Amino acid sequence: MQELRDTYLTQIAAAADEAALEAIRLAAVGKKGEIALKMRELGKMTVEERQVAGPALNALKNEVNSAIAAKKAALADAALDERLRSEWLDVTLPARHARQGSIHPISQVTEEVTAIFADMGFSVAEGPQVETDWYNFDALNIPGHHPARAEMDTFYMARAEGDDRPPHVLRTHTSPVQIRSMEKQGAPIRVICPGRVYRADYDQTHTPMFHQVEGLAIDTDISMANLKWCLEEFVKAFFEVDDVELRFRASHFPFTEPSAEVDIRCSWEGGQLKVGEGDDWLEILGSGMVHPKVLQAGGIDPSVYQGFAFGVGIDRIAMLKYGIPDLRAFFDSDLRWLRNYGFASLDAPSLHAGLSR
Ligand code: 2NL
Repeated sequence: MQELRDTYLTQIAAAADEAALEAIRLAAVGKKGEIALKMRELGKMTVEERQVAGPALNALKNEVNSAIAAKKAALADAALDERLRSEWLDVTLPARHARQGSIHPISQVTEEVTAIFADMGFSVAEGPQVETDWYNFDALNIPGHHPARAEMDTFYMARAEGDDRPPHVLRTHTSPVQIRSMEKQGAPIRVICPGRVYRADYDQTHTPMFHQVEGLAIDTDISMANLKWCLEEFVKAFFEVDDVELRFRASHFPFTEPSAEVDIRCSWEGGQLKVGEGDDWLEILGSGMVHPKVLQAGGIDPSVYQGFAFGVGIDRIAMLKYGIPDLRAFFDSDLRWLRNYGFASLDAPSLHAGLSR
């Protein structure tokens, strides 16, 4: 009996899991277990023997059962301890930052400018970035010998020997899109042409690829007064000011006559641009009345129609509006630094985030 007890208690203590415990339970105290078999033998015993063996077997059965229950609880505790150790979670760790995309500042400003002119009845047109020299130069009253061709630092497309197609260039302005619009649509016309343009130039204020918006309005009764009003509305809406003073300075472009460069009144307090107040003038665009030869090139009769045109550098007005010092920063791969300049569209990735409409 003592031997039996020792065997089972040793086995129970050594059991590795619940399955092993159950096997021991069946072998010891199950219906066909060793203790049950021994109990069946009580009937063959004398009364005296039975009075000793009976209670002893019962006690042994109880002891084995409670040892199994205790071991079971101990195994469960150990399993829980192991889970607590291995599945430990630090809920005080900072959350992982979710990265957000956003509209590029150039796209944002292009959208702002086109939306302002769309409100004044201009439609938007786009065209090829690789142009014939006719659309880029000749149609704009810039003939082959004209110094502007050289000044514009044009990228010419390579031509194979014997290829006699007309020379192609990377467009140096978006004016060719306006010539194409005149041809396609005729007059009257109000169109705005945003897009990429190219000039072989690279320093703090010039990149070989940059962005321009040109505008064109042609009708039977268009004057410089209309030009001035349109540009005033544009400057007020773009720089989000109630009033602004414009200064037209006589200038020269081959495609306009007369031509004017347009300055806006501003101040630079502590390097901070304020539009509409102060004693400084800031040049923001070039403009003029469309040259009769340019109307003719676009298939429009200059004895019936006149029009105004203007060109704005998107990158430049984006830098002015958002206080970005170096143009080249636009074309780095990582724009997160722009947050330092309070560029709102980086925080709110919506196409219309910056628009006050
Ligand atoms: C500038 C000057 C300008 C134009 C662009 C234009 C287009 C046609 C006909 C006549 Cl189709 N003119 N465009 C006119 C004046 C100035 O741009 O300094 N832009 C940044």
